[in-house]
Amino acid sequence: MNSKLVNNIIKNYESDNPRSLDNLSKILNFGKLGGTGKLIIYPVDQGFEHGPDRSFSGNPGAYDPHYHINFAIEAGMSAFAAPLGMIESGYSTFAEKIPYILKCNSSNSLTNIKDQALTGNVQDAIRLGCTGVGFTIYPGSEFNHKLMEQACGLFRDAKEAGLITVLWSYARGDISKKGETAINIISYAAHMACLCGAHIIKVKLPTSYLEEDPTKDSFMKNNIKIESAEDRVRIIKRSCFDGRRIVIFSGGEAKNDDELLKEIKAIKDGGGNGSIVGRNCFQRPKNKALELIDKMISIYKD
Ligand code: FBP
Repeated sequence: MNSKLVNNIIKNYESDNPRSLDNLSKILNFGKLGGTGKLIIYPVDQGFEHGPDRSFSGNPGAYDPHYHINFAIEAGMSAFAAPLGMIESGYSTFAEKIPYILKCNSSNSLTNIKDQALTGNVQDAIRLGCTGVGFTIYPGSEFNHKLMEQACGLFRDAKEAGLITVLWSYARGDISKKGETAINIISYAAHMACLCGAHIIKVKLPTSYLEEDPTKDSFMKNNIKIESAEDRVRIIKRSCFDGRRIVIFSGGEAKNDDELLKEIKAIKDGGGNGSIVGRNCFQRPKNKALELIDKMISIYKD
């Protein structure tokens, strides 16, 4: 039975079949944030995106996929998101112990190409008992149209199969480094993710920087408030169909607890739906990471 908070979210997804809606409820009712309308997803695709040693050598237990699935369960996460091989490697040990999101494309840092390889599909997600599929688009990259087309194709199959869809929308390419997290750029990237039909949109927490871009003027002319992180979260939620879509924010590189918790407070106060946090967990000793997640959960529950 859904709480009122969960029902208020689910009713915004007007075209989904009952199986997709059940899977959305499953994530929103799972883990320590179940029923609150907030969620924390634990993503572990950094071995692909940044390499295993850069990701895990500071905490060698993290080379084992079971470490991560077990951590997600113990921490009370809402879902675990990873590429094919990682989900396969814990399949029989952890079947149905947590909702899985199969990350269906991945980039790697051995190339500067702002593109991602297809590494999974809806058949894989069904075979592995996943609740949903995940995908990354890079708005601004020379491959952005292809990535968006692939995302929409994957989401079409996923929705037909009753799965939910999570879109990582990371602007990069024809954008300055500072611009990748500029409020006007993230707002645009988040909105396009909604238009691609994602149930859950994942973006980086924006800064108050405004990238030189035709969208900058509207921020100036309309005096859009972007000073605080909380204001900026509100702007992103507004760009996501005026709050009708679930928006979660990434943790980014490992930082100290206070810094991260300040961001979590801003996400909560700005009306964001939660977080997707990887490096800030597995690049800490397990007990410290569990404590950190507990603190994040308390803020979201407050
Ligand atoms: P983190 O919490 O580790 O930032 O994970 C979120 C995430 O989106 C991962 O899924 C992905 O591997 C990583 O960030 C990509 O980060 P970037 O594009 O900045 O290298």
